[in-house]
Amino acid sequence: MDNITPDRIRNIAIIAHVDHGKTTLVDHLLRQSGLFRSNEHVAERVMDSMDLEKERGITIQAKNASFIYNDHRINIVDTPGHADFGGEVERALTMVDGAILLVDASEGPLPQTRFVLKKALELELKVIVCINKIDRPDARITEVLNEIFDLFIDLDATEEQADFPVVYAVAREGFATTDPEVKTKDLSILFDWIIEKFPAPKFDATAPLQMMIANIDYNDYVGRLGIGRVRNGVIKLGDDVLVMYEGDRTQKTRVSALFRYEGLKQVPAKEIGAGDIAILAGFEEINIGDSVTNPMTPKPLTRLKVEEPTVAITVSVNNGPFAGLEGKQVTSRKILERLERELLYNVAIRMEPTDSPETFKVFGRGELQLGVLIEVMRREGFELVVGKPTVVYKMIDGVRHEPMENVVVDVAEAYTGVVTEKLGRRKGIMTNMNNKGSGRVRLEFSIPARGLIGYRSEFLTDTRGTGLLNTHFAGYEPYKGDLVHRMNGAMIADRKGVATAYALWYLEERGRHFIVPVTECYEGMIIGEHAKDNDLIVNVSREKKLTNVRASGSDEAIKLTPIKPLTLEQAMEWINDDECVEVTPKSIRIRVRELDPHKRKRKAAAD
Ligand SMILES: Nc1nc2c(ncn2[C@@H]2O[C@H](COP(=O)(O)OP(=O)(O)OP(=O)(O)O)[C@@H](O)[C@H]2O)c(=O)[nH]1
Ligand SMILES: [Mg+2]
Repeated sequence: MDNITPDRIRNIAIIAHVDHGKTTLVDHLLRQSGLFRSNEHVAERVMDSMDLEKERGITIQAKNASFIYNDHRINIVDTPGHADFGGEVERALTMVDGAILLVDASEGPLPQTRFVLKKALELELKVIVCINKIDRPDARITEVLNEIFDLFIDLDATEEQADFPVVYAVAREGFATTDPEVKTKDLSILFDWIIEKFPAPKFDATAPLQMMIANIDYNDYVGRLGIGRVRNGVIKLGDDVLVMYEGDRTQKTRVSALFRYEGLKQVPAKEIGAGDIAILAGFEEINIGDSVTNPMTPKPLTRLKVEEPTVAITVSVNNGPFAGLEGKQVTSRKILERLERELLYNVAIRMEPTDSPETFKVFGRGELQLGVLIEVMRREGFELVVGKPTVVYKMIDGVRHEPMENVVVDVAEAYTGVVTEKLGRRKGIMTNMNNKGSGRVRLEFSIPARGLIGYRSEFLTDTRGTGLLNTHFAGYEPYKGDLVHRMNGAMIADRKGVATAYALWYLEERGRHFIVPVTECYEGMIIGEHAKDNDLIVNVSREKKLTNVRASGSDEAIKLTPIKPLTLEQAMEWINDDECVEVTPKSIRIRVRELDPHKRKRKAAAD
């Protein structure tokens, strides 16, 4: 359908806190629009197409799709809800005129609801509120609606913005209704409202071409692709255009291929007019935020600016004794190239060189975002050594400031004590407490971002997996003083060798293990957490002396406490400054930075 006039285009985004049902809703919108053939097999939550998205059940990247409804073209962007991927939401919102704000009928607005709504209101987008999951037995629909209204007011919404339309839904069953008491058979009302309540794109019909690149992609046949909304003018296949980069650099080029979205696919187009989303090729260089303009009267659009990263890790070449055994991409040049490519696609990531040519400092919004990047690289065959996540300090008027987080915790009453105590130790200050009367309590804290590093897994253990913990960046404040990161020392292997069940069994009472028998170890590899605060040097490859007498405690009798291997994020959170995580396609190992015990001692003495 190439002949759709701009008044019949709607550009919309779906925004919400993590897990409130965005991707599920988009799924049903696409299906009910008749996009797929009835016999076509389409994966559930089809927009979560990355492997890691499927595995973890979360959206990581914002993605576009398009469908036709009642002769209207609806360009829709599904966005991630996790705070670490907030840059994706900021990027996506530059393409749309309206947003559907989804809110879980039981959880109500949470920190990321606030963040995404704030961004939408700042851009003066029209917002439709959709209270989702009204099928939950613990739904509190009226209260949640009031909380949403309060949030709009709190965010200084205009009168018009605060007069938002509300629809209720069970995205999972694919229906929406204006009356929560009345179930309907589909999402018709939402389709109708998308067309009625959201404005058609506005543009100046006489103005020359202006388009801002909001995403980039790659196509094996035509090369690098720039994706964005045509603000003004028209873009045609074969047109000469001027790309305007950051600073004053520009580059003339020809549009060598042109596509638009149809469903989830990119299909060829001859021309794309103002208000629509275009995908074009012909660039040697193109970055998110660049403007594509008419070479005769070039006028760039305001560059996309996203919030600054607050967490950093170092990423280095694997210099351990097992380097190169499990991965294919092992050189610093390959790592640098890969990180530079990431910067192109990922607006919220930054990189800086360090004193060593083999080490790069990578900045992101949080440990999850950085962990995902490392995980993706590992699957691509990289071997890396990753350092402890640190926060990014800022000097303001000569005073060191640190990033703060607003933490919202939702736990059963019984756990408020342990949560308050643990966060208090990490310099968290309680700012709000709300007993919902249902046996669950909502607590809010203001805490240095530093204090949260490593807390998530503890929180899950402390609340037996039942607690909800959400965080939101809350600006910079003067440094709050030193914190103890980890109370325990490490158990460090003293030699190269294969871990034996016997040796591990013998070491069980000394602390928690990270490895299982038959793991290949090397000198300086950390095999567990010592129960005491000092490091313990251990021999994990020790064999039981063979004797003729079969005593009790023989090998068959050895029963080790089962362990869960550390995930990449847990390992990153566990380590101290003088430790690091070795990441390969096959293994995640923790080690000390300085493998040689003598050098390590000398260094410790010097510090
Ligand atoms: N009970 C109930 N569960 C729902 C409903 N809609 C979605 N879910 C479930 O909520 C979970 C999260 O759904 P997603 O669609 O992945 O949520 P999301 O907002 O896209 O999550 P992120 O992209 O990671 O922020 C899934 O397990 C869904 O099955 C609903 O209407 N009712
Ligand atoms: Mg999603």
